[in-house]
Amino acid sequence: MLQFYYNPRSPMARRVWVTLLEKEIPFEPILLNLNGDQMQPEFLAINPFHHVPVIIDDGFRVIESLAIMDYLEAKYPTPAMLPKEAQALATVRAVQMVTNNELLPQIITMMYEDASSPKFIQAKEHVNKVFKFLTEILGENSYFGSDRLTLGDIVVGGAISLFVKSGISLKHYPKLNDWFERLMQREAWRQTELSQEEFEQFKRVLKILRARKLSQASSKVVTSVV
Ligand SMILES: N[C@@H](CCC(=O)N[C@@H](CS)C(=O)NCC(=O)O)C(=O)O
Repeated sequence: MLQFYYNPRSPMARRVWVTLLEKEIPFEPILLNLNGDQMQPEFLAINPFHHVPVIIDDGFRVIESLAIMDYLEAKYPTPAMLPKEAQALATVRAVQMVTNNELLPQIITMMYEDASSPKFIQAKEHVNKVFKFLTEILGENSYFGSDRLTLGDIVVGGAISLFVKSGISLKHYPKLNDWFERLMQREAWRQTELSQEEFEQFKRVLKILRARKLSQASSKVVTSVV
């Protein structure tokens, strides 16, 4: 059976978790506590970059959430979640990449900076630009690039849920808000949604992981200078 290495508070793992549930693929969940399990030699042998999610399917290991989703789509094509038509396919990939490159980097600032700080205000402006773009791209469709759920919706939806949990409202974007509510009514989303308390725990763990990353980066600089 497919093995799924995850943590329920990881937004990247949630993408894969939702994909597995939406496609009704049987899997064995393997829970990692991100306060150290990911650094154990057994897991580093599976993913040297110490990140969840990872899957192992028929002995084949896949890392990186987007790669895993593409793999699942190709290996388990029903229900189809990646359109074949050129424009729709480009739409799905574009919203996935905009989420990774433009939206998610802002959440860190918005979670930890004071709401009146210049950094927060700048991040919020960028988020509004992304929300406006997503509204235009969604158009009259029920989902991104399709009238059925796509892998684009899964990536955007997981990210937007973090903003909503952080108190960022979609009220100025009614179409996006309707789309988000539609998504959150689906069983796979209900099942994987964090409570507010779990979200606060996620923020604490993220803070520790970021501090560790920053200190590793600064010790690398010292090493390279020496
Ligand atoms: N680019 C990776 C990022 C995965 C990632 O950042 N995972 C985080 C949890 S959301 C993690 O496992 N962090 C543990 C660590 O950095 O040690 C993906 O999309 O799968």
